[in-house]
Amino acid sequence: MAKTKTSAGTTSSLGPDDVLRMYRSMLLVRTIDERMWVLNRAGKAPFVIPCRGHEAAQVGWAAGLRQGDFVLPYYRDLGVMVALGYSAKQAFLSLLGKAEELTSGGRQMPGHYGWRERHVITGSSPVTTQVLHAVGVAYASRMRGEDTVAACSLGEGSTSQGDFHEALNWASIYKLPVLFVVENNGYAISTTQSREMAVQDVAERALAYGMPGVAVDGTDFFACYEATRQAAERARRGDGPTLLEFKMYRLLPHSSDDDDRTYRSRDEVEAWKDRDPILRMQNHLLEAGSLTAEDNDALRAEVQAEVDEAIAYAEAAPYPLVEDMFKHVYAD
Ligand SMILES: Cc1ncc(C[n+]2csc(CCOP(=O)(O)OP(=O)(O)O)c2C)c(N)n1
Ligand SMILES: [Mg+2]
Repeated sequence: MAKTKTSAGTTSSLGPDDVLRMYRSMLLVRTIDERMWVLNRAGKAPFVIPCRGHEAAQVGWAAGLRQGDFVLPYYRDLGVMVALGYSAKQAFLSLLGKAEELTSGGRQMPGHYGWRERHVITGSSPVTTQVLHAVGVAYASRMRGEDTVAACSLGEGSTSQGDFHEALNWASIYKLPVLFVVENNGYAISTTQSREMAVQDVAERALAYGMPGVAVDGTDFFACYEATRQAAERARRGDGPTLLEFKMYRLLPHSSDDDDRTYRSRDEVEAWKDRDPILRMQNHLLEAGSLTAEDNDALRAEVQAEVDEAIAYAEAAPYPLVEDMFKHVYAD
């Protein structure tokens, strides 16, 4: 297979077509995210959790897994879902709470992802619960003799919950095939990392549990992909879990109900736009000659059209029926 150069100048194990496919996924995530925010501000979507700034890490870590692996994402992980094949149509059906929506038939809040066919385990609203679930899923895979990995994700603030520490401890004792993926954007809503923990890198916390902790530039797609792929290989070999920390910045407020002007300066937000993961990937591909400016414009137009169509479809789609309110909740 042809090899491609990464932005760090090393060789990626991904071929050129794969890289372009990943870039397209990142563009799709960004475009969905932008339009969701507009729908919220227009009064059409009640609640949005943006992922702008997290795209390289999310698409990168999901792509570093194998089909059949279990995925336990958190609410900000639209990019993970899109990398697994979740469509723009599904994203807007979920946002607008429509019946055809895949994760819960339109009854769950947006961002509570679940997808049986792709082994995405439904999460709940209390942060960090999915981390313990991932350990249980990995333990079950081990008992069944399968070689699947369970990858869960969470924000850095959530690593200060007790569940995180219990999960890492247990997974490491039993050398379970788990990836703990931390998307470190420096904030837990308005709380800065220095008030969440007394360490610089979340990855340092791995030492206490006897597993590797890897801190990665979360705005660099290739770095995120390779780190995940290597950790997944290690887990599949039976060498146990890894703590991956992807450092990036949330370019938008925590949610559509948050006003980030109350706790961070506009200069800080602007400064991080220089490391916008989409622009980094785009510029790398243009400079490496893997993408021409014309092809890039065409790709962006294609993605916009896909999102326009998805929104029109989701807006016209029916809401769930009142009679279906308890479906999949209680036994019939
Ligand atoms: C157990 C629990 N405590 C508090 C909350 C409220 N809450 C929702 S998201 C969030 C911030 C989490 O920050 P972080 O883990 O860094 O993830 P980020 O949102 O920054 O991606 C908080 C406090 C919750 N959902 N569950
Ligand atoms: Mg955070």
